[in-house]
Amino acid sequence: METKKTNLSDYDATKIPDGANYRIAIVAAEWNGEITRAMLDGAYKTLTEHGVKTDNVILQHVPGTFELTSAADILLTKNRDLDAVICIGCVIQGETRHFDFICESVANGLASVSVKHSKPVIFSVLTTNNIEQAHDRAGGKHGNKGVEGAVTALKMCAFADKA
Ligand code: DLZ
Repeated sequence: METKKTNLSDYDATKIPDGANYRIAIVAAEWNGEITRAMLDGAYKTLTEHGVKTDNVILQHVPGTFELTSAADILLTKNRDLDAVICIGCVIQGETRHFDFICESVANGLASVSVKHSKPVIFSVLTTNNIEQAHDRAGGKHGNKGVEGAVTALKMCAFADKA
């Protein structure tokens, strides 16, 4: 999502849809918790700054990024009034192929859940080579991908309203 040309963390606040009528869940993985906590805080702050009522932000945690897919599906199945789910995780490249399996699974999984429910399911998952790159994207020099996830969620909720 972040490129040299587009870093949504530097967004124009006047162009973000008002969130007063939306109910949005944020699910964060506990793995690499320092990173996912910073992203969750950024997402929560952004949603509430743009009008989402605090009662309408549902915060949940799952053990790891792999679990984000089932969590999003469960939340959307059991809470029909949810407008979107923001999924926050951080997968750091290790010595085994675990990284590849988790990243591929969660990217495909979240896309499938989104289409299944016709609701925005936001992929706020960092996939980095090391912890420094993750810090850079969780409130560091490359912005906060949790903030970007919240902006994307609001834009997609407004898109769904107008469709
Ligand atoms: C097992 C595992 C590994 C090796 N690395 C990460 C990671 O970098 N980030 C993350 O969020 N989760 C990791 N996990 C845990 C998996 O996501 C998952 O929780 C377990 O495989 C159990 O399903």
